[in-house]
Formats: sequence, structure tokens, C-alpha cells
Amino acid sequence: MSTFDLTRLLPADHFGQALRHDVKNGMTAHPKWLPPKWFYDARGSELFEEITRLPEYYPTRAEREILTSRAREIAAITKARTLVELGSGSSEKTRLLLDALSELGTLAEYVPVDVSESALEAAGKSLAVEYPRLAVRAVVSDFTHGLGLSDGAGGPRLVAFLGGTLGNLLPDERAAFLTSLRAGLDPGDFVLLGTDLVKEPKVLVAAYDDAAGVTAAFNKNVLDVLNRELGADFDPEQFDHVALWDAKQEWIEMRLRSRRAQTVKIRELDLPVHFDEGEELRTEVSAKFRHTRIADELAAAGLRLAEWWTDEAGRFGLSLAVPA
Ligand code: SAH
Ligand code: AVI
Repeated sequence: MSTFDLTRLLPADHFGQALRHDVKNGMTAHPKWLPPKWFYDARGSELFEEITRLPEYYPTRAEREILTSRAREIAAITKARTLVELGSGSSEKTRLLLDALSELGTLAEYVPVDVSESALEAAGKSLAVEYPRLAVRAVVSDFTHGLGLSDGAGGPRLVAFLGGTLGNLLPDERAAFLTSLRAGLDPGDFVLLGTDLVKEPKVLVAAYDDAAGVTAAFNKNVLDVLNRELGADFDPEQFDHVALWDAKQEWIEMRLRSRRAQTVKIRELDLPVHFDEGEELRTEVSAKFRHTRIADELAAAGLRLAEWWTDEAGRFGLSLAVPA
């Protein structure tokens, strides 16, 4: 019998208040910035799915390649009864894990966790039909605000964090996130972490500045979110999409560059925001990793890297970690 339910973990007004706080904080900072989680309204989630199919955006294909060849091995090692997935989005690649764990016969529950309720609804409903013996218990939450990892159907639990989304956290957020993830684990649980790897800047920049302009639309969509949710009057046409490689930090930065001097009003915050001509608003960092840095950051959070796989071309890494 298939089950799908959806729980909102945070209080009803959480996201509204958090958006107000982040926008006030980021728009009055120098340089201006916004956290990338605000990309993902229903349209942003759809645009991200479109990005995953672009010829330039290799991470999804590379991670799928690894999961295709390793899912059975991951199932055999973890024997997971509960699969929790953070930032699950469409759960598209996750099906490889669900298939392998179902085939092994250990899996009872899948817990996708995401800020995007529309993505959870769409994915959860089809998964419940595709996997009739699985309980799908979606959770709308922000994984940077405490994980509240439920026991689900019980251990062992496999907590998957795929797609390279860890790289969208700033270094201090990343350390806090990994520490809180570790604190929520029991002995015998596992973490499966997907991370994009450092490579030629030309390849990286193209992945974030595609010829068809889908990433530009994804980037500008955050302005539509602010217009709708906070009564702002951004004209997305007056901003250019920028993607650049920061070789020192080893991350891609996405920015929106003001085409002219302009003052935008954010009505609900009673906040005028002035942009000089050419001034940039940082909307995302996407850190790229090396094997050693992943092992070190996991170790600093009390996690031991147990297995490490890459795709054939060495573009993307998948780590299996355990409590140290
Ligand atoms: N895991 C999928 C989707 C990656 S896109 C894949 O590999 O293709 C990133 C996902 O993380 C989006 O669905 C977005 O809504 C979600 N997300 C981003 N920040 C989040 C946060 N702070 N808390 C919970 N989910 C978040
Ligand atoms: C979700 N995350 C890992 C994506 C990335 O590649 O950093 C988001 C994205 N931003 C632009 N394109 C895709």
C-alpha cells in the first residue's frame, strides 16, 4: 500500500520571516548578497530541472553515472531501512538508490527534505505510485536551520545530500551544517554526499553561463520571488547574469549586475535599495572540491570518509561517510 505525506517542520511564518531577514541583511551589506535557497519557488525548481538537462551542465549527468554504477554497492554496504534526502528536489537520481535498496529488500521509508513544497509534492506523489511498498514522508524544511532528522522507519539510516548542494553553503555554514548532520546520526548510519570537483575554469564557467540562457533565467528568478513575496519592484531586464570562477576560494559565483544606476523599492520592508551602474548582487556560490578537502571537512565534523567514487572523467565525487 503506497503512502505519501508531507509535513511542514518549521512554524507557518518561518519562511516569510527568514526571507525578510535575509533580504534586509543582504541588500544593506557591501557587497550585496542573497542566500541561494530563495531561488527555489515553483518556477525556480522547474528552471533548475531544465538546467540539469543542459549540454553545459555536466554535474547531474556525472553524478547519475556514479550512482548507476555504485547504487547496488551502496545498498549492500548501508542496508538502509530509511533513506533521508536533503535538498531532494525532483528526486530523479534518487530512484537509482530507491531501486537498489528495494531490490535488496531493506528499505521501508524515504524522507525527502526540501524548502520547495512544490518539488516535494510533485516528486512524492509519483514516487508513492512507482514504489507502492515504500512510505514516502516528505518534509518541508530548511536544512541550515537544524536538521531534525527523524528516526523514520528506524535504522540503519542513509542520509543523502546529492547534486553538489553542499557547495552552495558558505564555508562557515558548511562546517556548521556538517556538525549538525553528524550530531543527528546514530552509530550504523551513513551519509552519502555528492560534490562537484575542481576542474578547468572554462568548463565550470560554461556550466553556469549556458548558451540557451536557462541559468540566467534561474538567477533572475530570485528577483521575481522578491517582487512577489515582498512587493519589490525589480525589473529583471535591468540586470545581467554573471558567472565567474574565483580561483582562490575555488568556487563559482553567480551574480546579478545592474545595467544602470537605479533604486529599487522593497515595499514590505520599507527599504529603498540603490544600485550603481555595474554594481553586483551575489546570488550564489557553488564551491568545487578536492578529495582531501572533503575528507578533512568531514573529519572536522566527526565523520570518516569510508568510500569515494568519481565518474570516469573525474568531474564529480560521491562520498560515503560514517560517524567517526
Ligand atoms: N538533489 C537534487 C536537487 C538539487 S537542487 C539534484 O541533485 O538534482 C537543490 C535543492 O535543494 C532544491 O530542490 C532546493 O529547493 C533545495 N534547497 C536549497 N537550499 C535548501 C535549504 N536551505 N534547505 C532545504 N532545501 C534546500
Ligand atoms: C543545486 N546546486 C548544486 C546547483 C549548483 O550547481 O550549484 C545550483 C545551480 N546554480 C546554477 N546552476 C545550478
